[in-house]
Amino acid sequence: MMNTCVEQKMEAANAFAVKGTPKSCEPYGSGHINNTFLLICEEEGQEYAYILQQMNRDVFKDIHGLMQNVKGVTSFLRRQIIANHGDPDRETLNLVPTKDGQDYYRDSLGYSWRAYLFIAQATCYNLVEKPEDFYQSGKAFGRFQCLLADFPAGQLTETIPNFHNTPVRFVTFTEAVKKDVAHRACQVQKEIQFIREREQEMGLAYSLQREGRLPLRVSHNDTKLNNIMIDDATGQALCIIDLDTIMPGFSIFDYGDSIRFGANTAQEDEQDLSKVSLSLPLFEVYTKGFLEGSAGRLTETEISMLPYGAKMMTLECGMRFLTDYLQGDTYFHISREGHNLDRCRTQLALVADMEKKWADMEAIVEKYR
Ligand code: ADP
Ligand code: GN1
Ligand code: MG
Repeated sequence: MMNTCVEQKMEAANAFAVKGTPKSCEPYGSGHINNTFLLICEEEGQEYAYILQQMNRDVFKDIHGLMQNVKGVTSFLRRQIIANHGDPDRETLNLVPTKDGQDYYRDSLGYSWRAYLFIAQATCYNLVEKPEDFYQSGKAFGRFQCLLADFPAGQLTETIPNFHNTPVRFVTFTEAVKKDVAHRACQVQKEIQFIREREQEMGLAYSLQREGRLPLRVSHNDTKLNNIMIDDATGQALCIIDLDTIMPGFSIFDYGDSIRFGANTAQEDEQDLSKVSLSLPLFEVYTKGFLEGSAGRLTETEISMLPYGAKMMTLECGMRFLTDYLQGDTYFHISREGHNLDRCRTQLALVADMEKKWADMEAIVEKYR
C-alpha cells in the first residue's frame, strides 16, 4: 500500500467524532496489512487516545461489506459483554463514528479509514513472554468461537474469498513460481520443493467438509498472538482485535493460526532458523485453553484435526509469504529486503519441526479432549 502523507492522515483524523483536537498521529503496532496510527487528541489539558486505521484496499475489495461485518460483530459482542457485567469499552473494539455519523471515512484520494477507541494498559505480544498469557489467549479464542456461534452467519460478507483455502493458495503459488515476475524463483528452489512435496495434504479439511464431517463456523481467521490484547494489570486476555477476516471458516484453522505464531520459539521473521521450533509446552497450554474456552462445542473430528490445523496454517502462511516474495512484495508490509523470504523460511522450518513432533502433538490433544 502507498505511504500515507501527513495531510492525508490529518484529513482522516479530523473526520471522526473524537473528543478534543487531534494533536499527534504516529504509526503504531506491527500489523502486516493496514496502516495503523495512534491518534492523540487534547481537550482542556486532557488527552484522549484512538486507533486510526487506513484500510488496505488492495487486500480488501469490499470495504463497505467489511465494515458492516466489524460493526455487526462488535455491536453483538458489546451486548453480550454488558449482559455479563464486563467492560464494553475494553473487552471489544469500539468504532468511533465520523462527524456525520458513518462507520468509516473515505478520504479525498479514495482511501477508507476507521477509528477505534484505544485500549490502554493492555499489550499485543509478538512472542509469548509468559505461558500463562498464551493459555489465556487460547481460552479467549476458544470462547470467541462460542460467542460467534450465535451470530447470524448469513449477515457476514466474505471479505477475502478463499482466505484459508489452501489448495486455492497452492494454485496461486504455482502461478507465481511460473510467472516469476521478480526473477527470484531460482534462489528459492528448496522452499518451492518443500511446499510442492506437501500438496497432497492441503485439501483434507475441504474434503471432510464436503463429506459433512467438518462444520463451517463463524471464525476469526487471523488468530495470531498480536491480534489479542492482554490486560497489563490482570494478565487476562482482554480483547480480540483485527476483525477484518471474520467470516465462515474452520475452527481448526483458528486454533492452528494461533499455534503457528505463538508456539513458535522464534519470531515470525527470525533470520536465525536454529531458533525456530515448536514449543510443546506452549502447544499444550494453548490446546488446554482453547478446548476449555470452546466449552464442548467442537465435534470429535474437529478435535482430532487440531494438529492438522496447526500444520496447515503454518504451511499455508509460509506459502503465502513465498508467493508474495515471488510477486515482488505487494501484499504483506515489509521493512527490509528479503523480509517475506525470512518469514517463509521460519514457517517451513516450523512445519518440519511439527512433523518430527507429530505424535507428541496428537498425544497432547488427546490428553485434553
Ligand atoms: P493489521 O490488520 O494491519 O494487523 P490490526 O487491526 O491488527 O492491523 O492493528 C495493528 C496493531 O494496532 C495491533 O497489533 C495492535 O497493536 C494495535 N491496535 C489495534 N487496535 C487497537 C486498539 N483498539 N487499541 C489499542 N491497540 C490497538
Ligand atoms: C496478516 O493483518 P495481520 O498482520 O494481523 C494476514 C494473516 C497472516 C499474517 C501473518 C488479512 O495478519 O492472514 O497470517 O499477516 N492478514 C491478512 O503474520 O492477510
Ligand atoms: Mg493484526
